[in-house]
Order: sequence, then structure tokens, then C-alpha cells
Amino acid sequence: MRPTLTSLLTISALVLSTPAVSAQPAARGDDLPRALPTLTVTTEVSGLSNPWDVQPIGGGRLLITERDSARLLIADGGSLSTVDFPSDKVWVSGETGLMSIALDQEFEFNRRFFLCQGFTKKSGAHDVRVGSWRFDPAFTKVTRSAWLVKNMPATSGRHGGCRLLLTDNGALLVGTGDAAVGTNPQSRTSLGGKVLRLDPRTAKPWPTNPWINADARRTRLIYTYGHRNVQGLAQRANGSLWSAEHGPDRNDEVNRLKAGRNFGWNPIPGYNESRPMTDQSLPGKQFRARWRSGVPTIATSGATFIDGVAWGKLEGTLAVAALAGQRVVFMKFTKRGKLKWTRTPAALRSYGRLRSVTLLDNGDLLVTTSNGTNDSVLRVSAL
Ligand SMILES: [Ca+2]
Ligand SMILES: [Ca+2]
Repeated sequence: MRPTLTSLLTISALVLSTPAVSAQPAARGDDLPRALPTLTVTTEVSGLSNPWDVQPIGGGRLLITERDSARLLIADGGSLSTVDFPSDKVWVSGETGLMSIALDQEFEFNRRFFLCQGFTKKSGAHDVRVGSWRFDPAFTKVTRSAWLVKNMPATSGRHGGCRLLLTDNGALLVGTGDAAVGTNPQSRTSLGGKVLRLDPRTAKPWPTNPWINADARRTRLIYTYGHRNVQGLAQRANGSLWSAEHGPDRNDEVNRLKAGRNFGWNPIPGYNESRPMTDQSLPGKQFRARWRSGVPTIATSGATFIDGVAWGKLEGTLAVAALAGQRVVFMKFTKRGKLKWTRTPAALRSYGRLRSVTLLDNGDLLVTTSNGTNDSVLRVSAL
């Protein structure tokens, strides 16, 4: 984590090797011939079971969700405590349970945050929903102030989403899954297979959403559609918004989001997964992925853009965690968003399935593992 004698020697070696680097062909623009960093991976928290998301809540503490236990946890140094939270009200099934966390922009002052979870309604039916919650001053207990979005579709728990991202203008994005129902992604009256956008202070659809004047609230909430199972959402330094999602047996995708875009998943009739991830034969324009896995899939999950000079050549890349692929893929895009190259550092290929990536203010990257038992939150530092 902090510079050690060994890492200082590494830095010296890099400085000494500068003449060799400058002998490389001249680079253009922002693509200076910087080195790949040395990545140091330490275990921040261990003994977890399928942690889904992690966010820093100040004072070195981390807020963690566990999907299947539906526990909300705080890691503080070496100790782990369970927050008083109604875990028994979370519907847990398959890929659905307690999932993503986003912190309010004013979290430091109002202790407010947002959670995505499975839920059992009074009727016994299930949905996936997003709640707004608030910590007590002692950070031992949370209280729900509102449900922001309800009725995201749920069937067996398969393809339940659900990723949250608070963007720099204060909008909350919600990446949803298609719930393995073929008609959901192209339907403008289903919240499944979408990225939704709303104001988390009021629960109202964001005023510049593409169908903001539609009759149905669920239509007004839609930002983009035609997704299969959005597991990652990220905002680039230039403000652009990106998603990562799972393909069936081929073509996981990273997409560049813009209001009203159709990303082309339409697995009908029934739930026909032989359909293309981006079906251009649909009416209108379907937007191609900016990166796709081809065959086999690696189950791309959480994603975040990397910031900080210590990351060298990886600065500005999109870091995408992979479940089945058991790695983090760093994707370099041009300013215009075209893929240039990808890197998968060996240092991140020995921890099994990886779910979420969270960049800290100091430039360290947190990564959650998703192996079911003895899972961890890892801290990745670049040197
Ligand atoms: Ca697509
Ligand atoms: Ca078309």
C-alpha cells in the first residue's frame, strides 16, 4: 500500500530506464509512452460471502453489501460490524438480493445513501427496488426515507441487475436486468433491461429523460433501453456515461450511454438467447457496443474509470471486473470513445470471481470477490 523499500527500488529502476522508453516511436496526444504500473494487492476485509458492492463512507470506513445474507456491513480498520438494517425484508434468490450502493452527494453531511435490493410485496409477489436510506449519527443503524423506484421486474431472481451510479450532476442511474423475460428490454413500459435516470432527492424522473412527457412513470424513468443485464455503470472524466453488461454465451458488452439509445437486445420469442446482443434488424438505430467479449464471455460486472498518475498507462482506462473471467480488464478508449487496447494485469488474476470496482479519492481501487465463501474486499494500489 504505502511505499516500501522494494517499491522505491522499483521506482528508481523506472527512472533509470527512461532513456530506453524515450527511444520508442514518438507518441501522439495523450498517449505518452508511460509504463504499466506495478499493482500491489492487499486484502482489506476477508471472511465475506458474495459481497456485492463497497463504498467509502469517510474516516477510512467502508460500507459493504452482502447479496445473499442481505447484510449491510461496515469495515473499520480490521473490524467488521453489521448495521441495523431490515435484511429480513430483502428478497434473496439466485442473482438477486442486496446489491448496489450509491452515496448521496452530501453524504458527509446528511448520511444519506441509496440501495438496490430484491423485495417481497404484501401480495407475495417480488420486485427489485431502490430505496433511500439514512444512517444515524453513530453509524449503527439505518432508516428508510423513501422507495425511489419500485417494480423493476423479478422472476426467478435471474438477471435482477442492479447497479447504481450517482453522476456528477446529481442524477441517479439505475442499471437493471431483463429478469429473463424476452419482451422486457424493448418495452418502454417495463423497467427491465434498462438504464433508468432519476433525481434521488425527489424520486422524480430526470427532467431531460427522452420520454419525460409520457403518461407512464416507468416510461419517463427510462434513460436507455435494449440491455440484457446491466452490472456496471461508470462516468468518465469528460462526463460521458458507460455501462457493462453480460452477454449470453457470447458478447458481453461495454456501451457508451446517451439518452434514448437502444442497445439492441430483443430475445424473443420466449427468452430466446440465440438472438444477437445488438440486433440491427429492429426498427430504428441500435447502438453497437464499444467493446465486446466475443466468445467466450467473461461476465463483465462492475466498472469504473481510473484516475491518478500512479496508474501510468492505465490512467483514464475503464476498469471492468469479470466474474467468470476472474480478472479486471482495463480498457483504453480514445477521446471519442473508440477502443484502443485492453490489459488484464496478472496481479488481479488469482482471486477468483470479481464483482465490483470502486475508485477511492487517493487513487486506490477496491475490488470485491464473488466466490461464495471466504470472499474479500481487495485494495489495489498502483506504484
Ligand atoms: Ca447491445
Ligand atoms: Ca435497425
